[in-house]
Amino acid sequence: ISDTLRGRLLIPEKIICIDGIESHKEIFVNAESITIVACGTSWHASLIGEYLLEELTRIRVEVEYASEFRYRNPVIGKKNIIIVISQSGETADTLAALKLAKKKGAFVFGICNVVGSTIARSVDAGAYTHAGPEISVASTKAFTAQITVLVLLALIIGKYRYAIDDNRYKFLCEELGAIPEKVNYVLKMNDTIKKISQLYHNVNNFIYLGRGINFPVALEGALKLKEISYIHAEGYPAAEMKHGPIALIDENMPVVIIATKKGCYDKIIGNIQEIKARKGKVIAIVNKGDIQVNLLADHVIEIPNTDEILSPLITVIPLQLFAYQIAFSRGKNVDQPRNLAKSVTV
Ligand code: F1P
Repeated sequence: ISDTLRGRLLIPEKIICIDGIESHKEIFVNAESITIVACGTSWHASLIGEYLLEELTRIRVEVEYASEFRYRNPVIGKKNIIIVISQSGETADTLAALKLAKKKGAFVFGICNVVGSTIARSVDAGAYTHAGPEISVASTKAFTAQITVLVLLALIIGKYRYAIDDNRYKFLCEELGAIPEKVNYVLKMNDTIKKISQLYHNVNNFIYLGRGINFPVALEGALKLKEISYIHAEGYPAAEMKHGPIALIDENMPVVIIATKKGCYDKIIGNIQEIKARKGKVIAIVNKGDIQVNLLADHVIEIPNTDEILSPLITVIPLQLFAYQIAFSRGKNVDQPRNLAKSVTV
């Protein structure tokens, strides 16, 4: 695997520090709600943040597109925390949402990659992800870095609020420490993923499915494919398939499904059976040693196991590699996709 590819996908090498948490402890302890606001890939990381923060802190969390939030009159004030997430730290919609939140008196926490960026300078506290410098427009390692910050944030606030017991806290910290090694393992699956991608690079449509905390990962997998290979792809919560998308499934529709052991595994098996009954092709992300999905799916990509709440850090890697390999075999420029800018400042 080339260093460039490794550089694009690895979680960041620098240590992530979360500034301003201790000095704003009371705000986090007493918060009535958290609203996470972002665009694009950062919005998908925000959805993962919703699962993480609600689970570990028991604070109500909602997620909004910055491009909508900025034009609304949201009900927020001093007791609400707004988290803004932006890789570039310059996205105009996210900056406008931040300004609106501040005007309404909310406490704003930022998660940015670019040190000294406008958003980073405008927030009350925040964390840098240090996932750069970026050479490619499509966000990949910034995504895993954003999730890492959200995990740390959820663990710290959860502890402040006594919402997480000591054993679970310790266990998750240890699991988090093991993630880089597991990411490296998945990166070594590159050849397997390349072979699968070569069978599908002429396809025009894809569906991505996931459940629970891996539903936003399905959205992100679909977005990566759209952004760099220009193939139409839609992500759905797997349980929503029966409410509409199932009509699309036939022998020409490949479905990428996150089918790791935790998180409604039996229901996922049911979803795969429904797809196979309609002759759809299934590419499944499974845990090492999986038997049931292996018997049903057309292709499996085996990844290491971890706690469900940390699993997006691992499940997204094969989807990023898959999009990369498909785009590459279609002869697309994976670093500079057409019509996309690194910072959307208008
Ligand atoms: C948001 C974003 C990226 C996307 C592209 C356009 O940017 O939608 O997710 O990959 O670069 O902008 P940011 O606010 O996270 O910098």
